[in-house]
Amino acid sequence: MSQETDKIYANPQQNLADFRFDDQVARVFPDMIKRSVPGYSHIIGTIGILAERYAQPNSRIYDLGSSLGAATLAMRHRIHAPGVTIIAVDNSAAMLARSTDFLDLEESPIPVETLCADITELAIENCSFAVLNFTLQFVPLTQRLSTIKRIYDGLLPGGALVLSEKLAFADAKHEELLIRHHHDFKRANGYSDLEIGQKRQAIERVLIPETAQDHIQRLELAGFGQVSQWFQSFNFASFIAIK
Ligand code: GEK
Repeated sequence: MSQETDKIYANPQQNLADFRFDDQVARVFPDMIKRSVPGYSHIIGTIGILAERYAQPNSRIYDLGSSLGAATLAMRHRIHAPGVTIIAVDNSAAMLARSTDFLDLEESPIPVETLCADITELAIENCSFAVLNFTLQFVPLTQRLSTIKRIYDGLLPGGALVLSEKLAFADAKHEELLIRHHHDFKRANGYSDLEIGQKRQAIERVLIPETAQDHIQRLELAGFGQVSQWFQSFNFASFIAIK
């Protein structure tokens, strides 16, 4: 499938609107996320490996904020447990519509159900493995604990959640340093200073990062017995929490 280059912020925009997962973003999303999130491909591959370990027979796997289905595809390639269904959930109809183009490209014995829904209101049941790959950061702060609790309650014993997020840092100097390095990463991937600046402005009211400690504490508060951070590249991290 041909991949369009992200040029959304390449020209100066007079009235910069808040970032939205609309059709324009859906068209360029694979290019955008690879050039913007350090370690994205590594995290996607690792989610496949973890899904293989945690998938239990006759259970469900939830990809929450599935976008174009990259994590779903990685999991579908590796899961061997019988009777598993993957539920790919996103509240952007544009993203979900485009994800079916990717998911339908190949045949697989593992069924995928796509669902246009808000993960803060979703009923989660019989789940052995759940993925929040850079999605919780878009959920209002006041709804994050109840969302994580809902996932915890829907997980089977021994089930696991992978949570990947852009991080904030309590120390202002450290925060500034890692943002600078992240922008170097984006520049090295061909984004101009104008693109980096406009994207930052468009997304800052929509994507609210928290510290690693905030995430670990919330996961523990929700009930997870074992929580660990398994990945970090600049200000992007991923955690695994086991019930
Ligand atoms: C990947 N996981 O490629 N309910 C459902 N979906 C939501 C909600 C919500 N409340 N809020 C945001 N989204 C993907 C990448 S992108 C990350 C995830 C990024 C959806 C939103 O529509 C978008 O598709 C996704 O979460 C976030 O592994 O762009 O930084």
